[in-house]
Amino acid sequence: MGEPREMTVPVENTAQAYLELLRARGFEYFFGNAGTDFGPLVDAFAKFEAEGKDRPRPITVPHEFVAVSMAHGVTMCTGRPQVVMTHTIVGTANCAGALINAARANIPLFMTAGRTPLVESGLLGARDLYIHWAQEAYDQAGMIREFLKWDYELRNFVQLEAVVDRALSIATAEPQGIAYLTLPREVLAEPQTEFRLNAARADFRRERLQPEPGLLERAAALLAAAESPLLITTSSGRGQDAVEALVNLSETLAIPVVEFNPTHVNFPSNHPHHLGFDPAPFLGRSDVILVVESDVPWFPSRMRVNPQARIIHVGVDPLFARYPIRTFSMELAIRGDAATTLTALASEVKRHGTTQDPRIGHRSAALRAEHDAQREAWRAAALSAQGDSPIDFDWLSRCIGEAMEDDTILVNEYDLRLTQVSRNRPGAFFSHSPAGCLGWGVGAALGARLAHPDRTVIATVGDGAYIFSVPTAAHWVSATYDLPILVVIFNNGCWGAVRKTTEGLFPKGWAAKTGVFPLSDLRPSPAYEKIVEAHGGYGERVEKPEDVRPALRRALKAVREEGRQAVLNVICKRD
Ligand SMILES: Cc1ncc(C[n+]2csc(CCOP(=O)(O)OP(=O)(O)O)c2C)c(N)n1
Repeated sequence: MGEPREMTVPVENTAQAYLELLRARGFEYFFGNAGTDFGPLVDAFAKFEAEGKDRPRPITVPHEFVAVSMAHGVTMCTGRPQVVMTHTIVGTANCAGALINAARANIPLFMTAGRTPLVESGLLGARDLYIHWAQEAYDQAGMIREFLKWDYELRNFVQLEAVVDRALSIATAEPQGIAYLTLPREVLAEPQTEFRLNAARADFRRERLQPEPGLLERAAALLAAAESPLLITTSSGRGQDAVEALVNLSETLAIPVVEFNPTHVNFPSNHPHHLGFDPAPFLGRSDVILVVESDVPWFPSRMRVNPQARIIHVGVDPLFARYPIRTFSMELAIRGDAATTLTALASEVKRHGTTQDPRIGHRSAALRAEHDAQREAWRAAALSAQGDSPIDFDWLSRCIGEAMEDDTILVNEYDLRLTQVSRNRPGAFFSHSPAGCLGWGVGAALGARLAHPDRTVIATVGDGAYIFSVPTAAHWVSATYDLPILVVIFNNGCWGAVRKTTEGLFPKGWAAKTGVFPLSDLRPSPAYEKIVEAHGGYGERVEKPEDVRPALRRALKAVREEGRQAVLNVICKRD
């Protein structure tokens, strides 16, 4: 934060002062889904427009779930917190799932909501509509408080700057999360003449938690002595500089990296030490396991870990303290920023003479061989299915991987097969929150495009996830704000995840035996590709496996050359 720099701006009311403050704090966008509580802000934005102030830019998002998912998408790409505002209790309720996603993904978010007017008469902004009584709750934030780091109500103008800065400080402090502020209409509408603020406090960055040196030394000693170390990560690439730090550590020790349910590019998938996405084959034979930013590094009920293994966890909150139960064994829990901790670990490990250790070279060669064999098997799986009709997920994923350019951003909600795409560049891949509230993918992809208007963004979603994404609202935003993205629907006509779990639980059960899986069918399958057409986009239904590549080319041409959003409705087989 810079030195205080007082400035005074003329304003007519608190809402105008609030916008001036958001502008001073560097907000580029204001994602809003308005209601009768927004009057003072709607008017303040009109004043901003008349004065040529283009930040924050108001973005109308006609469903709150999409608004929060978009904000999530911008932040996952840039690290910068976003502001969203919804309408009272009802708007807050509509985005609860997206807030749960953001909270569990440690997205710093300044979430705000109008509040129904407090008074029944006597103040500007007092209740004057039927809904103003029923839209009051005893505790508006209560419905989502478990997923917030902080909540408050703006009670007066005097506190405006202090309250907003406190919200931003708390949201951006590690572990990052959501600050929620309610804004009563009378407070926003209250007449003012001027607003004095500190214009220098414009930036709220992610702090870098420094690991405790004593713990680092112990971890380095364990790793340096390991015969068969293993590193598992899920989201260490949240800070994009952690990718290079992880490569450096992996090369220093010849430590294999498994990305389990990765939410980011954590480690380049073409690096010879990348050993795929399933830790199961390695857990039994590893003697030191380093878990970096992974809430679930393996499934204890399904995977056997070497009982002698020494286990180290690293992360900004290695205990995942907000999860009610999570008991992976840990000899050491190092609280620290991933990039900082991995870099420090690499240099600490070198003090143990690893550069001269002949085991490292042998291990690296063995890893390379295993890596190559994995890739060959994955390639063979896709090629063996390339003629299958309905289309195979592996084949579709492989074709998407081929169609990607170096800087394409892939936003995946469940169905893409990670084994079939190369994910190498930091920040080029994102996956859904560990909380998995469906519908995130399309909105997050729109946010990614907003953050990177010069890059191609592809969202891969199931037909189920697509329905949950509130397609009409998402496509409307895409068309209105010129955010062309490609959405590929892996359309298997069902909620495959529900079918698979049922089969897994009862392999010889009624559903598995009869092939009837009630409550998981999405047939008859509508012409999803027509929805985007209604918004001026490019839609295509793809049924034949040989059409996948040309269809991707056509859709990407629409996105890249014509600036139109596109949807490919790809008819896929059920697993
Ligand atoms: C809001 C919400 N409701 C329900 C679920 C439970 N759920 C998890 S995966 C899934 C099915 C997703 O279907 P689809 O996107 O078509 O992918 P598929 O499972 O067919 O591969 C469901 C319903 C969820 N995660 N989120």
